[in-house]
Amino acid sequence: RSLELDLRKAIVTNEFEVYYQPIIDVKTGAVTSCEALVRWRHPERGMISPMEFIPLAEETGLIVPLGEWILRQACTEAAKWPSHVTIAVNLSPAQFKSKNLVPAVTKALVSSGLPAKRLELEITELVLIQDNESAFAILHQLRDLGIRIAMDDFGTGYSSLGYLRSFPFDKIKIDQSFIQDLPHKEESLAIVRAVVGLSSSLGIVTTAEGVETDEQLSSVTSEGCTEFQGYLFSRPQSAGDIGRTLSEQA
Ligand code: G
Ligand code: G
Ligand code: MN
Ligand code: NA
Repeated sequence: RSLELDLRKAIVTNEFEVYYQPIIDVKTGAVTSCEALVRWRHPERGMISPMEFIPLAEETGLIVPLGEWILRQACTEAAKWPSHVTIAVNLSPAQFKSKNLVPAVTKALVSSGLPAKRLELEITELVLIQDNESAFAILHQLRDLGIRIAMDDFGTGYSSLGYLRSFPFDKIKIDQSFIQDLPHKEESLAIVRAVVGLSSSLGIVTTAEGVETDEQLSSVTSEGCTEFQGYLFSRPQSAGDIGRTLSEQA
C-alpha cells in the first residue's frame, strides 16, 4: 500500500503524536519555550520520521488537516504549562496557500484557551518565496493577533536578508548546520556572529539550533545568542515527559 493512502488513513485513525523540544534561555538556563515536532506511529512500519512524511503531506495537501490537528494539540498541551513558557509550531507553505490558516489558528487558540502571546509560529523562507505578498498579509494578520513569528532554518535559503527588511520577525532560528561546525570552522563562526549582530540591531531574538556539545554552547553563549535548542539539553519529549520537565523547573 502506498504511503499516501496510509497517511490519509492515519489522520482519521489518529496515529500522530506531538513531541516537544525545550528551548533554553542562554543567560538564565531556564526553559522559555518548546517546539512542537510531530511523530507518526505507523501500525506496521513503526515510527516514521517527519522528514519522510511532511514532504508527502505537503505534496498531497494533507498537511492542511494534519497541521490544524498539530496546532490544536500543541496549544491544548501548552495551556497546561507554566504561563511563562511559550509553544512554537512549524508551518508549511501549503498551509499559507490554504486560505484557512488564520481561522484555524484562531480556533486553536480559542478552543485551548491559550493566550495568543504564548504562541509562536515558525516559518521558513519557502513560505515567502512563491506568493510573498499574500504570505506577508497573512503573517501580519497573525502578528496583529499577538502571535510571534520566527524565521526558521535561517541561513539555508536564498534571500533571507530581504525578508528581514519586509517583515518584523520576532525571532531568528540559526540553522543547526552552522551551529554544529562551531567553534572550529571559521566561516560558520563568522556567520553566526554576523547574524547575531544583525538580529540584535533589529531587536530580534536569536536561537541557536542543534546544540549538541558544551563546546558549542559556550561558543553560542560568547557570540551572544539569546536562546539555544538541541540534544545537549534535551531531545524532543512526549507530552507527558515535557509536562514533568516543566513542573520540575517551575
Ligand atoms: O525531529 P525532526 O525530525 O522532528 O523534524 C524533521 C523536520 O520535520 C524538520 O524540518 C521540522 O521542521 C519538520 N516538522 C516537524 N514537525 C512538524 C510540524 O508539525 N509541521 C511542519 N510543517 N513541519 C514539521
Ligand atoms: O527544521 P526545524 O528546525 O523545524 O526542525 C528541527 C529539527 O532538528 C528536528 O528534526 C529536531 O528533532 C532536530 N534537532 C533538534 N535538536 C537537535 C540536535 O541537537 N541535533 C540534531 N542533529 N538535530 C536536532
Ligand atoms: Mn522549527
Ligand atoms: Na530550524
